[in-house]
Amino acid sequence: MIKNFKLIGAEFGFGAQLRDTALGPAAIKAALEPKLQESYIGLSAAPEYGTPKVGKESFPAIVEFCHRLADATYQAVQEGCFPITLGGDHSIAMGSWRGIIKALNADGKFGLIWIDAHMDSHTYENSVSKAYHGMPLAALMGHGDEALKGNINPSYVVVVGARSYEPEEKLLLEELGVKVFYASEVHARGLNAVLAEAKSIASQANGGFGASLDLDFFDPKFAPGVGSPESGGFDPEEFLACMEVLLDDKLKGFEIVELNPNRDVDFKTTQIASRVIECITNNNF
Ligand SMILES: [Mn+2]
Repeated sequence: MIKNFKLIGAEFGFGAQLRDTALGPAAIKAALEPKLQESYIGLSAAPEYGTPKVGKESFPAIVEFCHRLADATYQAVQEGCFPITLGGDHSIAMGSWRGIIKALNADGKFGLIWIDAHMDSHTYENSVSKAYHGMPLAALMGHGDEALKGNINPSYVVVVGARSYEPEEKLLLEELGVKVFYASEVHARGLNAVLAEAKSIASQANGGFGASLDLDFFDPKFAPGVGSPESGGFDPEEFLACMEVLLDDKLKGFEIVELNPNRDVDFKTTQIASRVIECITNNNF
């Protein structure tokens, strides 16, 4: 089936110390073919919040933004479009997925594949940095502030590529029973096999599933333009060669986050993001 796509730019960086990821969506948009650019809508932080510091001071701006983003993804799905959300720091996931899940009436029965160097599973209490982009996965599974949390069932959540995390995050994911494919396992087995298994877990949810790709999943030598680079990552060519395994009719949304264009080198990271989008939009799934 040929889909209509909507690209939703979450031009927002207040969930991180470094705010340059707010510039990511526009950079990705500029790299896309004109036809795709037409389906882009951009959302940015509400000006009345100024430039809040990381932590409690940023909370109202994040809540407001995530609610507005959730309305945008909700509307995209209601209009019959496949939403592709572009970040922005990863805190925006607390908005994007809630809107999609609400539109699909899939509360508690939605799967999520979190492709990331990090676990993003801190709670505000155990976070050292207090930066909200380290908390969205925990929040989406109910471990976060009332205004930001979701109700995703951890049995349908899969983390792929984790290689930098704190013990509290690992413990929470273990307690919740989330399947984690650590970077070492992904390197050993190959991405194709792991993504196929990740999909088989996430797609057990009968309301569909989504995929959230943090560009720091890739190694900084291929993708230097990210918010929090971590060595030991993956080759984007390997990902692009097998990501089609994720594209089936149960996939209900895709997200690409954490592009920092100011750190990018020769548009390498921006190009990866635009090629991922083209792979999705050129596929009939
Ligand atoms: Mn992340």
